[in-house]
Amino acid sequence: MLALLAFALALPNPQSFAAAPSLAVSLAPVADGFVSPLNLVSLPDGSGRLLIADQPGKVHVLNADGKLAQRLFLDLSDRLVKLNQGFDERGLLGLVLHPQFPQNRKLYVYYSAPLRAGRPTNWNHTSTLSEFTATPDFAGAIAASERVVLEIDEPQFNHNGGRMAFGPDGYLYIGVGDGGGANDNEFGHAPQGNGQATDTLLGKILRIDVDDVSSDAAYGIPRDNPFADGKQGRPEIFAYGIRNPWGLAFDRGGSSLWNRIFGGGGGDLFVADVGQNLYEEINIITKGGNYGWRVWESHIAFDPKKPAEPLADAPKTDAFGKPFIAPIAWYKHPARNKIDPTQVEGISVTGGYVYRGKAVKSLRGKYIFADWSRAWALPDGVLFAATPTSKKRGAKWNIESLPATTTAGGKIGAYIVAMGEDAAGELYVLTTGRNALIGTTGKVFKIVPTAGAK
Ligand SMILES: [Ca+2]
Repeated sequence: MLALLAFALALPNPQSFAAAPSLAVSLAPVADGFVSPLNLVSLPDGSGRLLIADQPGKVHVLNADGKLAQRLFLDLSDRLVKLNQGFDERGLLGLVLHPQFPQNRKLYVYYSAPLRAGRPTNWNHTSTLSEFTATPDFAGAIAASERVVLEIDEPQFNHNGGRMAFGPDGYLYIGVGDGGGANDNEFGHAPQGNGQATDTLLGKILRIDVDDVSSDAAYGIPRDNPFADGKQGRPEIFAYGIRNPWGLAFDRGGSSLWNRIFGGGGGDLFVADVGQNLYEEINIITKGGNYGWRVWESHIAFDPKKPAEPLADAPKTDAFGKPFIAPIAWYKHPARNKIDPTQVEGISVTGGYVYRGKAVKSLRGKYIFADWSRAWALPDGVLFAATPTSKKRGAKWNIESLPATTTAGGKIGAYIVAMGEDAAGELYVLTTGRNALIGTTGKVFKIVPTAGAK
């Protein structure tokens, strides 16, 4: 064992051995003409096709030849709540394929439906997680095949979450926002905030078994969920203390010799949580973990009555006596009217993926993500790369800028609304030119090496 270790340590680490590689990347245009593309997934049917889902409800097919198919894969437009022409956080928010999709043809969408009957009339809409089945030739999803799996009523229009991923355990993980408004402190929010209230699904990471239809329920509860017996919280909850999770992905793990010897970190669940007034955060989510909101914003004490003035001291433990878990990485909002492009700053995190692809060697093992825009009214999204400071679980990750431009002015020049990952682990940047659900400025770019670099 010692000999093996010495051998391994003598190996050059491909991430640091290259001569001071720049982290700069290029963005290759892949598709355009969307409103606000939020999801990109590979169709694992051997066709090389990608699904690109637009926020207003249309799921497009990008063929292997780089052209968008005429026929939509799925159109949920008429099942959505009426969306704003201006800024809106509702719509078709999540799309994932079942791990056995080639065999069972099942996919799952998370969208904002009109408010269910019998709910308080001042509430806003009902988040709906539904299963669809694709046609046997995988040409599209069968519109009539919808099976509603889970519905969550939303008091306000914002903070909906809806990002999803199947875990290595085969269960479906779902990020759910705190219900919206601001400070987790408006109508429809628990006295202690929805993030801390374990009797609501709002403000949580959920884990369910979509394959378990043995009971009357539309899904099963994994036996080791923290509140599986329902006595101290909703059984669907996997983790709590979440505000507005916009980005939820498992590290697929590396296959290099380095990773095989040292474990590689595969399987960790990364959730980006959009902050309130001061900080944006990245978390590695563990079962039963309390990620702080709204007692904490990121790593500091939060006061819902004075959200811009952090309290000097925060409780260290929650109502169950469990310690709050700080993010692995955070970055701050810019000082008012003082955006510093040399700083890692932003106002709304767009979660991404641990890069395990082949095309850009300098990014391997880093968590690649974005900020929506450094300014609300101007399209000024930025890309970041985070690197673990050690292999220890819970170790902090350092964030640095990941220079990439789509404009002659040297900026992205768009709002980065989402990131995507294809079957090969290559990453995509999904943008829109407007902070409104109008127009056709939505674009998809692939992250590729800069000319002359790797
Ligand atoms: Ca947190």
